[in-house]
Amino acid sequence: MLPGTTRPKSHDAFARAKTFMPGGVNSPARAFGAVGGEPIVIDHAKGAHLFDLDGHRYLDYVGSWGPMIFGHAFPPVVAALQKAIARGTSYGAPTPGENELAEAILRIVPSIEKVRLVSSGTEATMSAIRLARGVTGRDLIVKFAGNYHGHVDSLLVAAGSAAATLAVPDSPGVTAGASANTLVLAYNDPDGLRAAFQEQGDQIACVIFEPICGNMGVVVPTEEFLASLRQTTRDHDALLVCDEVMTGFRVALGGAQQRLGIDPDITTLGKIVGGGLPVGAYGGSDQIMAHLLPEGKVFQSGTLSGNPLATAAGVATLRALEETPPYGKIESLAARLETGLRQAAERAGIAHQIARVGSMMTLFFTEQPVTSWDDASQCDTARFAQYFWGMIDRGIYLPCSQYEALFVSAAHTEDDIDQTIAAAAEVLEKL
Ligand code: HOZ
Repeated sequence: MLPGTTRPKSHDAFARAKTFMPGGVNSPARAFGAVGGEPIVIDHAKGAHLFDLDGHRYLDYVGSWGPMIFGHAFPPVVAALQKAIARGTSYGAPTPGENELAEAILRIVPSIEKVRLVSSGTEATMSAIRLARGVTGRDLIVKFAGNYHGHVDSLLVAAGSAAATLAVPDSPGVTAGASANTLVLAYNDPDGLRAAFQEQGDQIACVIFEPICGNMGVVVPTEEFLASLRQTTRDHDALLVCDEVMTGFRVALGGAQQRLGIDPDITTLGKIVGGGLPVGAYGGSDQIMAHLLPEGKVFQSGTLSGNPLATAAGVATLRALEETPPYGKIESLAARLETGLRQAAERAGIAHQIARVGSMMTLFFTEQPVTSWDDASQCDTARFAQYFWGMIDRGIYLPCSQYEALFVSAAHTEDDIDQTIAAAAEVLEKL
């Protein structure tokens, strides 16, 4: 049976969607392009579960691609939104909610002394790059192959996530001019980084990187690589931009920079910082951030930036993270899942690697350790697709690409994890 044929309402809704929207989706990452078949159309979600239009229930390990660290419809977020919505949804003017969210970010992320709120991770990285160029007066930027920083023109080069999944790591429409100032280097290659700086260091404004990759699957940085990032940028007066859109508030309260001891100049945030609403943020030292208008001259603005609904959801989420930190729980659930998946794959004789940091994890279908995009791109993506649909058939909703991370939330239970391991054991046995 073709995937999707057991979901007639999803099928109909998606067929209609294709007549209204390109490919029937508003973001290609959710189009199931790499696994074949049709996306499942969601009716609602609660806790660790998604419910589709046909009434099927799925244990969700996507969590809206990261934000739902407490699970769906988290009561404190729902209550904060209910309270905020009756007061008007956007004023385009300052509000105390912005202060509360900014203050929480500064409290939790010590490298941020001042922050600017925007409406998405893409806006955050785009603006951070502009700021870095404005501060240094230089044009070149460095990014790493397989890292994904949203759909910013200058960063959509050798990009991970849906760009890699759908084989357009360099998108049509990105002009040669827009990408000419982007140097793409290999992740986890300190020598390559130093060589690039030796050649053109005086023209490089910044290095932007995922401190723990999630967008080519989970790839862990070596200590040597992280040290080289900080030292090399410092030696050449370039800025280090740590893209914590995915890892911020996820791998530790203070993000990857707290967990791995990174000291960036600019940090970009998204996903969890908005508690499931569209929020991004970027911040750094007072001195760097003072270059932004209206204090400085670097332009960046937004009608809905810091709007009261988004800040209410963000504040409720960060407050809950501080008051009842879920990190011990989600880390131990994820470790349990990792162990179970490893044993199941070994028993089934499936070539695999599992990479996990905290509650982010990827099961790679490859024999080789995955340390860079060159390694990740060797994975057996056809086998991943079979695995994905096998899991869907058993009520487990995973990211629909080998090149994404799964997320465990505080709404998951040990029973959920054991159910997931049992499903994976059955599926892997049949591959
Ligand atoms: N940043 C998300 C995870 N890689 C992708 C979500 C999307 O593009 O829709």
